[in-house]
Amino acid sequence: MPKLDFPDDFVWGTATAAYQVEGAGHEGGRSECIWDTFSRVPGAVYGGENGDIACDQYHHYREDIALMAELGFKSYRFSIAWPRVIPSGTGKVNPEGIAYYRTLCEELHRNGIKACATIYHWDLPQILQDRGGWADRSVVEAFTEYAGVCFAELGDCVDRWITINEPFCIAYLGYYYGVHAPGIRNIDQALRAVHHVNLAHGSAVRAYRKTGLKAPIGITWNPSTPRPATRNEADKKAALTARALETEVFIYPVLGKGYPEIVTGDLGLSFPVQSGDLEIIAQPIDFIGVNYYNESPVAFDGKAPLTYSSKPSWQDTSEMGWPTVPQGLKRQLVWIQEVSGGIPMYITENGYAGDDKVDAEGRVHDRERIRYLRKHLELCGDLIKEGINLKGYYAWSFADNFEWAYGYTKRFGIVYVDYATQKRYPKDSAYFFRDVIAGYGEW
Ligand code: IFM
Repeated sequence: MPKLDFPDDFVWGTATAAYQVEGAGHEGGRSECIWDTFSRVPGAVYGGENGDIACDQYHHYREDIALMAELGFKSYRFSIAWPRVIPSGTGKVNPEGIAYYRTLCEELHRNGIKACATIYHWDLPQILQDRGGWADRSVVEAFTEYAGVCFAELGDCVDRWITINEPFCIAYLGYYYGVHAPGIRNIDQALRAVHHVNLAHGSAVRAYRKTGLKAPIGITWNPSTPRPATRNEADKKAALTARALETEVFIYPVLGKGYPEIVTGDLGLSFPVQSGDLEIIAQPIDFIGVNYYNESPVAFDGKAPLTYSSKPSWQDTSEMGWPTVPQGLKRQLVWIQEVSGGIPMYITENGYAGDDKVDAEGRVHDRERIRYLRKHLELCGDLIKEGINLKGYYAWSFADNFEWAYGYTKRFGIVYVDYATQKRYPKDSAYFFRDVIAGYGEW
């Protein structure tokens, strides 16, 4: 039985996010977002780089979409920039912003590609951060309004909606570890952000159902279901604590299970839940998006503030220093299927940062990325045969782009971008996808 053998209706896609690829930071009526501000903080982003130009997809989308079509991708996951659509966070809608995404969707459709839109991928308008951002409850109403505008203005051309990308990163990297915008290090604010992100998601889904639109709507998580470093009971408990704090606090409320007892009881942490919130969060969703890259073992650590820490891995690592652990993806999908009762899943991101170079012939021989992708795709094929309800896979990323605090130093694309000229060079991994999608992945 060939390993890379997928059902005919399996969705093959590739993904990006607005701040990472669009550029045109000061065009089309776009206002500043928290990453514009954060990248000006000395030392926050490598080399003080920002998304002002990125890979300039705002002007190169036609060429990018033509290449996606040539490679055989059937769905493009992009994100809508809130500061482009409602520059003042709430209130007046910017027609130029809407027009850009409408044209993008039309171009996708002309090329036989479905439009999968993420409503929020981290570019909060700065004006809303000035009011407290995700730590302040007012963001929920603002997000619901913004999502409502997206549904009303783009509902006829978006084929799949993702409310929010990676709530973990928004709440913890942004408000606890302080390595992402807005760069806050405060557990109380982080827990408030957790709850408001969950509530914003539920509130947007509730609003969506009232529109009568039929495209599926879901959320994308980057779950962490780490293995314990040893068989000691303390390490096993540590792994469960990590899963509860990093993953269950997002997944459980959406699935109607409330906040996990390990977090609210054992760790004694609390969320600003008001009456009716949990019902709003628990709106039925049509699918679950899973972003997976790596996994590290977790052990009990009495000195760590949250009682656990990650331990070194032995596996090969990418340029991010992330170990390649395909089995971690299996752990996640099996666990999610179990807790969700089989809601369809899509891998909405999976990919590898490599040390890519363009050779004299204009080729990029990214063998390590292909090795990584092949291992994960083989596992996906096996899992589907074992009954895991996995419906699609989006490669992260279509093109090299702004990798947040790492600036442009990390290349995740299956297409190389020469940032000086904006010339695109499909890497060997792009042709690997072309073959896998065409059903020739074994060749
Ligand atoms: O680039 C990011 C993306 O924005 C969210 N998921 C992880 C990717 C790689 O770090």
